[in-house]
Amino acid sequence: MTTGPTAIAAEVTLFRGAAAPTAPLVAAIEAIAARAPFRHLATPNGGTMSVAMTNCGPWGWHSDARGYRYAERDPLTDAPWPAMPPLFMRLAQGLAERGGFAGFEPDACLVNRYAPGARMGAHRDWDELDKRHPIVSVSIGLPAVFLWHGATRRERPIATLVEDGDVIVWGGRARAGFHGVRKLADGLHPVSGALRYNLTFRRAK
Ligand SMILES: O=C(O)CCC(=O)C(=O)O
Ligand SMILES: [Mn+2]
Repeated sequence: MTTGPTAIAAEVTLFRGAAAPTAPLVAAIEAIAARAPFRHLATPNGGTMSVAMTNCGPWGWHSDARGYRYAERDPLTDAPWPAMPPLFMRLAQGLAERGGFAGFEPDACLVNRYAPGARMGAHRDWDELDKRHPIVSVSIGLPAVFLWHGATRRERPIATLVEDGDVIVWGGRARAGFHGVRKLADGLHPVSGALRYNLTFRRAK
């Protein structure tokens, strides 16, 4: 379903179906994962993330016992991250502009893979140098519930069902917003099988 933009909160905009069709995005993700495999990262407090991750673009987000950071090389293979596909770049730039953030030049794309049961706790994207750049977040495959908490992680979240091709853009006053994803339910989707993917575009440096 494609409709006009919807405001989830001030400067948090949902674009339903804006990334459709998503089959080419899944093909690109599979090519990225062939070189930089999905992995379950360690958290600084000794846990392991339920969401599997990889990256493309000049910088990749990484987490381990030392903390969160961006790395220019994949710590798993010591190779540079796969290049950001032009399709990804066009999508991120176009949606950022529609969300009110013209001139977005992402240099990092975190690729998240959710299997049923995977979730992402309330957090904010805060490892980027210049917080004037927005975040562009693309949902692919199985539906999920995206939670927008806002200024603190204790706030009662606004829950939004995000489906294949939906895009959320946030920035400006909302850039520091806490958000998360509820535990993924079982399902089967024509483009992704029993999985949900998410692309999170950022300007890291
Ligand atoms: O999977 C999502 O929709 C959100 C992912 C996210 O917030 C992140 O990777 O920082
Ligand atoms: Mn996030």
